[in-house]
Amino acid sequence: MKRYRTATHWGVYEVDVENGEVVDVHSINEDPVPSPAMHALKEAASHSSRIDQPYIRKGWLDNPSTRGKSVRGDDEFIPVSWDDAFELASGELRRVIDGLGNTSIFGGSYGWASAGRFHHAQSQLHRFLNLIGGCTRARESYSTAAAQVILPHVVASWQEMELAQTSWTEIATNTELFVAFGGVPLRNTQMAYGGITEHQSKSGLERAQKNGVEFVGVSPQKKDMPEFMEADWFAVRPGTDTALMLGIAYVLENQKIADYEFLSSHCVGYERFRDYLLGVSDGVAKTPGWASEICSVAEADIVNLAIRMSKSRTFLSAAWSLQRADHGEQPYWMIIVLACMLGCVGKPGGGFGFGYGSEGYIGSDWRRFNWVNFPKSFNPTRFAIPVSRVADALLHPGETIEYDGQKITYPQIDLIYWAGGNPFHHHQDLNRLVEAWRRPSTVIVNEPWWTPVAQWADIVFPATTFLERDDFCMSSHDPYAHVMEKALPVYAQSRTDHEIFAGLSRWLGIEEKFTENKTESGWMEEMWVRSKKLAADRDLDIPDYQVFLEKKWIRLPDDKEFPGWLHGFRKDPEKNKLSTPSGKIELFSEKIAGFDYDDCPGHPSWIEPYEWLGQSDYRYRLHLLSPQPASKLHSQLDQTEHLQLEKVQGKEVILVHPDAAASRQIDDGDCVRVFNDRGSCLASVRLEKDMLAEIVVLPTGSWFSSLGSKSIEQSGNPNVLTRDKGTSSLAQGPSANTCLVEIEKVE
Ligand SMILES: Nc1nc2c(c(=O)[nH]1)N[C@H]1C(S)=C(S)[C@@H](COP(=O)(O)OP(=O)(O)OC[C@H]3O[C@@H](n4cnc5c(=O)[nH]c(N)nc54)[C@H](O)[C@@H]3O)O[C@H]1N2
Ligand SMILES: Nc1nc2c(c(=O)[nH]1)N[C@H]1C(S)=C(S)[C@@H](COP(=O)(O)OP(=O)(O)OC[C@H]3O[C@@H](n4cnc5c(=O)[nH]c(N)nc54)[C@H](O)[C@@H]3O)O[C@H]1N2
Ligand SMILES: [Mo]
Repeated sequence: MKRYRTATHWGVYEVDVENGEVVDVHSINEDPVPSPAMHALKEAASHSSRIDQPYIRKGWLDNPSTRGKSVRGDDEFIPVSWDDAFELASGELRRVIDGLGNTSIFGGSYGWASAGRFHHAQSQLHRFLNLIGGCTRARESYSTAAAQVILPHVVASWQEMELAQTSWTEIATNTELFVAFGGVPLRNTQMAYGGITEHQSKSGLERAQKNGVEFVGVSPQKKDMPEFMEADWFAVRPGTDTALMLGIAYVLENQKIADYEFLSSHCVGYERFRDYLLGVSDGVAKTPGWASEICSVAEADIVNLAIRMSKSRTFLSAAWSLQRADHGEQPYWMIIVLACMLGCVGKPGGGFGFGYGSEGYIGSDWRRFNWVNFPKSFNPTRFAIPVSRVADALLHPGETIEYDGQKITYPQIDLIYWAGGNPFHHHQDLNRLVEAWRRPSTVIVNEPWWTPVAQWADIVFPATTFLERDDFCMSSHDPYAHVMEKALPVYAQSRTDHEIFAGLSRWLGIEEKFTENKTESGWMEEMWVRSKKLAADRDLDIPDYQVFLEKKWIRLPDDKEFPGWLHGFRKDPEKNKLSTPSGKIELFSEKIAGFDYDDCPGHPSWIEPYEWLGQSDYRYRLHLLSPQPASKLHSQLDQTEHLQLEKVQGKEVILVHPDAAASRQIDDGDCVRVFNDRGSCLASVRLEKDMLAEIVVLPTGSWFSSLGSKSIEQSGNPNVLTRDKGTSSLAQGPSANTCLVEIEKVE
């Protein structure tokens, strides 16, 4: 038996290997709260769902003129040799580039792939596509698209803010009141993109609690604040936080307890916002009574919370989920306005922050260091669409959409290449995606497993898993770097993503450009050496590559002091100007107002979502939340027995309030059909009293098992129900959390 180090997005582990199989998985001493998601690793590499060799879809092969597009996703696959697969795939790429141009290749390929830094599937794909003339790329992320576009107008770029945010240490030391919109659900903090070594969120909460910080959870689900925190719970209707925050802001303005000095010295546009708040500009005063009608939090509670906030060093946090909804830009803008009115911004332990229960590194005060990535070259087309507009683009070539003050015209996409993501997991309105996905002539996918995206491809390249190749794991938000050792023999005929693209490059005559005559280990060593130089510029000493390989991991020393987010700006707003047009926090944005978007005006506003519980005429009476799955990462390894055991009768569990269940004659453990006009799926009921009675909760992650609009999705994938619409003309982000459904018992 031999032990190897490996890393995932949910932690660093050692795996015991015997006869080419993983027999045990161990967490490492450095991790105080190892994620149970590690146990699926035992089955991962040898699972029967592995793809053993290249495949071509039969209908695609048999019908050169039509490509049998109408049966994509419901067809047989023919095993072929690597050379045949390379010839067919490179021929298609060449045909599309010569006939239609590079923007007709969609290479956005969103997704989490694996945690290794060299074998990062998208980086490999993007380098390859960039070197053959580029493609249509995707911009922003499903996680935080609305935030990424609105925040630079208001306060700072997402990149700047994400890693500089207020730490748990600062919060535990200075904060008096922590109000968490969307809570701090620890289940989500198991994950961090690119890997995490020390899970620190739980201890962050515990330290704050021990120091007497008071916590308030504002969320449709009480359990979004861990039970041990004994937080006050304000049950807010999904998608209505902006109204609630306006109600709080009204109290501060009405009682003249806002921090007017801060509003004038560090912000612009308060007067314009105040006109809206008081109803001067639109005739509707945003009183606590008005807010209560919308968000279902009692009027008196809103008033009390406002007073409590104004009397404390208050920190306001919002989960990323709030902005993954129709008009998702608004709660993020509004929470900043509220924090400015409270005047806590830039004071120790005060202000605002995002994602404290969204990923495990948020709130850490570890050293930030940008390791060198695999060089992707640049995309000669320079063309990208907002990430979640992919189905829209496939369905409507030639159509123009608004985006952040620009116009984007969708190209005629005829070829999709995906590596390291699962659109049949992440995209909304999957029945619409099915229709869109059948438009292009060719879909090429690299996957280790027969996941839905592999099943919906024409040319399938079998990729190795991270357990079958040498790699390393290091990310800008983790102070560690770890080797990821090749622990297992390569499965059947599979190849690394790098080898797959090197092979395709050979067929397209650019092999030397792609590989630069380096081996995989040669690339890794070069990335290390370049990182070492970068580090030296910052007075950081990183060991030589060979030393790292022998030692297997290193930890960068902590920064002497973690700089407080906006502390410098608070002290001297002239010297430390923000990167916004005014250099200050923009409560009203001339720039956004100038775009003249009805769905995103010049200051934060309550705008009714396209469907919500306050609608008088809604047909579906339950709001569906589709949060991240507790025991896995998205759809990854959903096929393993370890994760299938979490389900009931093979279906994902949906949380239903006892009152909602009773009025529909539904019991705990029943199988239900969840439906709306867009689609339907099956799920198993678990009764849950600690949530609003008018919501149901069905996490994402189940493998899409349906053939389109008329069939019932069998596994409990909520994205057959969600709507595929951009958050607004500004960000065009995904709006999965705005969704109404109905449920009925099925036998
Ligand atoms: N309704 C709803 N939908 C959502 C969300 C929501 O809150 N609600 N959340 C959204 C968010 S925030 C996100 S980030 C997305 C996540 O969506 P994705 O990131 O697309 O989901 P994953 O299941 O992680 O997909 C990763 C894929 O990469 C494959 N893979 C793993 N390793 C390798 C490798 O080495 N090589 C190759 N070629 N492939 C590999 C895996 O098998 C898997 O199929 O979902 C989004 N969708
Ligand atoms: N275990 C696990 N952890 C993960 C992931 C995973 O797949 N599995 N995925 C990772 C990824 S890619 C991302 S982007 C992050 C996502 O992090 P988030 O977007 O923060 O996560 P969600 O689970 O979608 O939502 C968190 C909570 O927000 C609440 N909520 C939803 N809508 C509203 C609303 O309108 N108002 C209020 N006040 N609350 C609301 C819900 O009750 C939900 O439980 O999670 C990461 N962490
Ligand atoms: Mo995400």
